[in-house]
Amino acid sequence: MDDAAELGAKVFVFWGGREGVETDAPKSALDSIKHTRDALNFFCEYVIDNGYDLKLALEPKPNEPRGDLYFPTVGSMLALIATLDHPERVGVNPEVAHEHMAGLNFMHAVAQAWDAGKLFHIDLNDQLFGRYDQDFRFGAVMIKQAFHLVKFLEDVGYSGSRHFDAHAYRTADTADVKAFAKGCMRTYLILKEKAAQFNADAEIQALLAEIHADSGDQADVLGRYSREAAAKLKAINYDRAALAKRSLPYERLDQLTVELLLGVR
Ligand SMILES: [Mn+2]
Repeated sequence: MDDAAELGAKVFVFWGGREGVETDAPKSALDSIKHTRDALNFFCEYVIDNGYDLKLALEPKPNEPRGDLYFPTVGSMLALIATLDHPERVGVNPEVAHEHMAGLNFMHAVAQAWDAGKLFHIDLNDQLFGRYDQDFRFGAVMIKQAFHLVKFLEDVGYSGSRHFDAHAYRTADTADVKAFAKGCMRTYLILKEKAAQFNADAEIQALLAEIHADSGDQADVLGRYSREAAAKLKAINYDRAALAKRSLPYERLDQLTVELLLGVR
């Protein structure tokens, strides 16, 4: 932390999960949670006491590789942060591969972190579900997920670091490692262009407008609770057949997304 502050870093990625827990026999889970909280509170006080302009970004991961890690997902880490003494100093560093190891939708996790004001940093790479840490080149295996992630980051105007935490294939020589690093950046930028294309595509936007069409007839029961709103909600007679007739062309929209990614639009 001293070095990070001296070098002018604003975000300290806290990778605290090396090795993980291989057996639950020796220790209390509640103690382990408490020790982690105490340590993070200690570090935050150290940063404040030294006047450092430094925030912590916690990086969750489910297992490493055979041991279990506490706070295994972005959602779990966000819940921990809310219990700290200085939650404003602490956010998350979500990593594609880590959420994919748990079979989760990474973009949803990133969106929740963003919504909470906690997306301090991000680790981009790629990973199939159900495997240990693969750390592939960004966009190497799950293009559609990578596209929706990039689209989210660009649409909301994420201005933090786009950090690639990935590893080239074991066969790579120096030139191939450079191609790997370039590939991570190229794929991000290509998907950024695809996101702009998605947002400008008239047919795609027309389908979205159709999907989001809202007569406004239930506006007074949406939003905050009131006794009146609850009474109105209970009094609505939903016509199942009429609701089912409404067109929801998700298949057409998704196919257009795939065609856009395949370069035929
Ligand atoms: Mn990482």
